Amino acid sequence: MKMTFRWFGEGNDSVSLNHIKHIPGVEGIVWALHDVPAGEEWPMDKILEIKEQAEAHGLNIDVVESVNIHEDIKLGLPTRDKYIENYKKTIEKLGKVGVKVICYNFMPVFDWTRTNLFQELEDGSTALFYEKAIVDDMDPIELVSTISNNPDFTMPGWEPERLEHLTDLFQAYKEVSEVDLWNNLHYFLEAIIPVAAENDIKMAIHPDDPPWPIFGLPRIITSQENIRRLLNLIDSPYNGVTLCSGSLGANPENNVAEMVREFADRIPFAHIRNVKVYENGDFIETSHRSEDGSVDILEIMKAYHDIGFKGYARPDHGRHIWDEKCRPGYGLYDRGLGIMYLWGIWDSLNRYKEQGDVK
Ligand code: DNO
Ligand code: MN
Repeated sequence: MKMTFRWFGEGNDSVSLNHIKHIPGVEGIVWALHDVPAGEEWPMDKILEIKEQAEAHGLNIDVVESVNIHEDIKLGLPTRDKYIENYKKTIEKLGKVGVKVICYNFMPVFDWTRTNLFQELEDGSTALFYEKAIVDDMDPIELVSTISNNPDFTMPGWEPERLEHLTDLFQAYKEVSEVDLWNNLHYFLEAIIPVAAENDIKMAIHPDDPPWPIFGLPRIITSQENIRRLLNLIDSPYNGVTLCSGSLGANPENNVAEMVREFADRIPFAHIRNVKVYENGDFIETSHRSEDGSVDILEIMKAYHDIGFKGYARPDHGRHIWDEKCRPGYGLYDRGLGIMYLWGIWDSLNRYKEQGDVK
């Protein structure tokens, strides 16, 4: 397991590369050019800038999260081909600088969605919270007016240019069924997987977060069955999955440890975090400890160890603790604590399996 830590760039992240370097066992950053709009080709000078900054701190840039997908590709519009060509050029450039994994997602319009970014937990820390009724009851057009009336209403991962065209996008998606979305994903993968293979880059789709349709928009990377279907669309080691235990874990029917074992050699990248799921479908992010949430992190780490996982991992999100001011879900302290919990399990399994004390 190669441990990594997401970093949003100089001036864009309360966490410094020095801080990241202090966390035991972290070998690389998970990065992206967040100011390049989806669909545009990434400029090489900006890619090299990140490479230089990371390597000056002894950190690798092997994992990019994410090269986002232009909406026209998800919608299957004729204009998708030019954005796919740009995507291919970005893959080639990232291959040149030694990138090994590209994370992306195929969620229509929105990225991960929550209703409260600073919900208090019993221990007084705060975390990302999803109240199902709010989202289920929210009419998309109402959402548009909420957003247009409160310009600072946004959510992490929602690129500004996507929000600008919200009404048209909702309209356009009325014509796009789940079947269409699958076909559009297939079209995209058929075009880019050969380029990823030529550049020895594993594509790793991130599951939908939460793993069910929201605002009437289809979502398809939501379950073990659908991930199996995704991997079979193009049966290549370069068509992989970012197995995110927190995103998938929001649906208690998802058994992430089972997915680790089934998809073993198609998981270039693991997001390992915990969520507590309530009876009514709400969920809140918690510490990484199994007993603090609904996701059995111990079982998941045992599964990764049993398959001899050699891919990249990151602690994904953390709570906001010790009065840290940070990007929602992306504080230093709780992600650092999370990493040490994951290393504790991993190192114990290494030691005690060898001694035959653990099977
Ligand atoms: C949340 C992340 C997601 C993820 C994208 C992948 O912090 O796990 O935003 O980066 O969905 O493309
Ligand atoms: Mn994730």
